Amino acid sequence: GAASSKPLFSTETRAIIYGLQPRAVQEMLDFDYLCKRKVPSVAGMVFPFSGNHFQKFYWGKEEVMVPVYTNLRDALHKHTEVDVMINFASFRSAYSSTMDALQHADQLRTIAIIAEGIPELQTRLLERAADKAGIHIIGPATVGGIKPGCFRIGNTGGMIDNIIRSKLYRPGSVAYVSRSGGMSNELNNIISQHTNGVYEGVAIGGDRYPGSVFLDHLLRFNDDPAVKILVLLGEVGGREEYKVCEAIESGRITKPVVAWCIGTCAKIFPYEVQFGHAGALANALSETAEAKNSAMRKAGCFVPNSFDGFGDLLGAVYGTMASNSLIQVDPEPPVPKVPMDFNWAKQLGLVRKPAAFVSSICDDRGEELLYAGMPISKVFEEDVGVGGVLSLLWFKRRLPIYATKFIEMILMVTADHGPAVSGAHNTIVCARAGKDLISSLTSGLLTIGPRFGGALDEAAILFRDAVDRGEDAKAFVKTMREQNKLIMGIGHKIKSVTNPDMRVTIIKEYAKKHFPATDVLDFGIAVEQVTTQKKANLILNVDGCIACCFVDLVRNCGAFTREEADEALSNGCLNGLFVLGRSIGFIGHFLDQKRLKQGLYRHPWDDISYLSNPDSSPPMQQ
Ligand code: Q5B
Repeated sequence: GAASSKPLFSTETRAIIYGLQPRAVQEMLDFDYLCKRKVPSVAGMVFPFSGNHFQKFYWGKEEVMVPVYTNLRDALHKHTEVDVMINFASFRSAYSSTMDALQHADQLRTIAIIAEGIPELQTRLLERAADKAGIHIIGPATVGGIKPGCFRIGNTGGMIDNIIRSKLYRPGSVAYVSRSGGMSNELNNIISQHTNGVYEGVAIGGDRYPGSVFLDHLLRFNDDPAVKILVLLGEVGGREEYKVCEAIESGRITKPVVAWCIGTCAKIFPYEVQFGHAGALANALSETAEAKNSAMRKAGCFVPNSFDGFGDLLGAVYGTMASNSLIQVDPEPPVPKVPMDFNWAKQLGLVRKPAAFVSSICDDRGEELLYAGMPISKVFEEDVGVGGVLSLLWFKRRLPIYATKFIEMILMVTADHGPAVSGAHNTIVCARAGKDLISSLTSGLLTIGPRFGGALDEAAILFRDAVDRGEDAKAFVKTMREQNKLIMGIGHKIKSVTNPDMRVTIIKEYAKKHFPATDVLDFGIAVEQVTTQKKANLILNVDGCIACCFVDLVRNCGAFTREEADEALSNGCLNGLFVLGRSIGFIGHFLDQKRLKQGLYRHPWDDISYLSNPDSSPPMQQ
């Protein structure tokens, strides 16, 4: 049987949203809150692809969880009070999802279909099935509709400030039906300015075969005692306005109808014009806006001479009815408030807050990623290399090519020094315990410290300060000895005067050849001459050599002031170079162990001295 003409929406109406539409849901909840509804109008969402879960929304200042179901049956079963489904499915799937919803005629009374472009044959099949099921269809190709104070379909009525401006948070006495969602917004505005406001508005959609027609809604409005004036905004194309004329002439519609059919400008064109909607094309003279306007005028509707006069004519009808006490004008309630979304308020320049983070090296927000202001495309165009990228991200500046090449040399010479060094050993043990790459890598990295690979920063400061004090190498070694301190950057487990470290030679020679000055390196070499006289392995090691050279580089390359150079060193960037370079090797060792399918490592007992004999305990303090 045909759908009943009882009101579709009340302050208790609840809906299921078909599709994952967080914005539309939030807009509906904001409207509810504005209308002082007790319960949110959205009971849940249906989205077949992501499993049952919850999504968080605002309810005024609070947050509420809205459930998402994978199918409509479960959603309706859980929320037996729901009688509206708002279908946001695309034009491809709107047919099947609406057909599915029509199986629930025992619960659903209204289905709004938002999608535009559903094939006309499918829409007609849907209409026939909906008619049989006694379910109201609003749409397709629509924003839906709105009932002030009660219920809003999706985004109807626009943003919250528009809802407030058109007083859609409380009911008026005028109910309208239009085709277009955009024009329904205009009607909200006109009605709020010339009368006590909108009671309900429905946009039936722009398709040639909408699921419900003007007359369906006007009859519903006519039968609702709270509605005092009916508004019809038709458009060129179709014959639905004539059905309204017949209903007025037969006495089925008794309330005043203020009407206009848009598209009167079509006559200016020498051919038939297809307006924005699929249905907005006159296929016969009787389907033109002019013919329909004059038929509506003849049937007794209030029809202005042009759309410009629509508001005034509506205002005049309303004024007469109000002064004859046919419309009771209630005192205006205070304008309600709904908290503004922070991001929106920020965009409007209404709020500000201190940022929790500041960052100055890299910006990913724009069209192109920027490294210290340099677009990534330029990084490649200018072929700045890894050394150039490092200098941008670590020091926020471009360095001369010899300097970026030097940085790359450091990464290359520190990349690995065999499986026996502490860090590689740890990485290997970790990999053999079955751990993943990151765990194995970090296990190795965590061994880098003052004795192994992490002596660079301290060495740099030590040698730099000695040079700045104008100290002599011998005196420096003596002072360190007197203070019982090891000189960072001096000494090696296996390398010595007789077994020189080629890495150190390479670095040293490059610095000597390319750097404008090498005062600190020269001092390091002078210290080495003193310490190696004591012991052959007390050479300027790879950490110490890199450290001395780097001080010379930042101080003399022209890209840093003296203060900036010293600050960069005090911030501890140099151990970072070893960490970065050696990560290459540690990852290599991890992959090597995996490739070689090495099992769990257990250290052999015979390689451990077990000091369980009481004689081997440390002597007691006297
Ligand atoms: N003596 C590196 O020691 C090592 C002295 C010193 C004055 C010193 C030691 C040291 C400073 C830290 C440093 C980086 C632990 C090293 C690296 C990367 C690597 C590693 C790899 C790679 C070696 C024997 C005698 C004692 C000591 C004295 C020792 N160092 N005096 N200043 N700096 N250096 N680390 O051989 O009178 O007999 O009691 O801590 O720069 O990590 O390849 O392995 O690429 O992976 O165990 O190259 O030098 O010597 O501690 O037994 O000392 O020399 O006081 O004197 P050793 P020790 P005495 S590069």
